[in-house]
Amino acid sequence: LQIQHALHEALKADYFSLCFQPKFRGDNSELTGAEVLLRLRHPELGPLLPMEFIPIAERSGQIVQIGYWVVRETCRQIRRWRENGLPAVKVAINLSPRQLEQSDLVARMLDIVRSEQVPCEQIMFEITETVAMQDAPKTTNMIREFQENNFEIAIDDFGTGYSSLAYLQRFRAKQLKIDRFFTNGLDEYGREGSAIVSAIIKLAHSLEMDVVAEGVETASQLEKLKGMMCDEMQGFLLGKPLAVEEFSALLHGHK
Ligand code: G
Ligand code: G
Ligand code: MN
Ligand code: NA
Repeated sequence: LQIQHALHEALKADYFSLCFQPKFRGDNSELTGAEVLLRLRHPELGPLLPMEFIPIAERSGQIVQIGYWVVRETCRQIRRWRENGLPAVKVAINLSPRQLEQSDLVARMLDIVRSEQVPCEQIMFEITETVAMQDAPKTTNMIREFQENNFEIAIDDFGTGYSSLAYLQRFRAKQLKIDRFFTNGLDEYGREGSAIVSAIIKLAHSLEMDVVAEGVETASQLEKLKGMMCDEMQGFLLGKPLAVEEFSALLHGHK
């Protein structure tokens, strides 16, 4: 209840902020964009981890309003980068189950993005595999509606849940994000670890999806992923979640 109250205050008082974790191309290491990660610093409770407050916001339903705040704030940041002549990179925003239950979700996102004058093409939404598969027919329609409006969709944390390959094909999502458990397995589980990642990448490519490896932490993982034609990389080796000033500096270096 304490955190629920803190979340209520946070929306009014601006205790939320955004972090940006950079993503890079596999073939030439070019910066492609970032995943947006929400941060909360409460004056009394101090900094709270998403792990601590997202599940509570999800249960209370506050995640819906918080989610709209995240999209609006992301758009405002994209506009500031544009005004400063920085490259128009893609930005990926996480969605949770409660948000996906909103029947007007896509319309509301469109309203926000348009009113902030940001092209939808610059925004991607991440839906975890587990959530996507819970009601796969509904997810299929939701993804279609997003993509018809030029938003892109990524299937997040792929490989740890149960997937219907028939639905994975029907989703026609733009990206598949390999869960960091498998990236870790490239070092940890040797030949078997590599076989699984290689199979996921081939599966995604055969379904015309790009692949992002999450949680890249070692040079050996990075080299193996490059050899497997993984399209994009994300992880502590290449870049931690950055405060906005730090990510802006990174964008400056990539002009
Ligand atoms: O930020 P961290 O790196 O600790 O993220 C932990 C979890 O919180 C991740 O699973 C991520 O998807 C989720 N998360 C982070 N930011 C947001 C957000 O803005 N909205 C939603 N719904 N989930 C988020
Ligand atoms: O579930 P989702 O993929 O949205 O989660 C993003 C989370 O992953 C964030 O909490 C972020 O801090 C974390 N993360 C990003 N890169 C790495 C990494 O290389 N290693 C580990 N252990 N966590 C990472
Ligand atoms: Mn994610
Ligand atoms: Na993930």
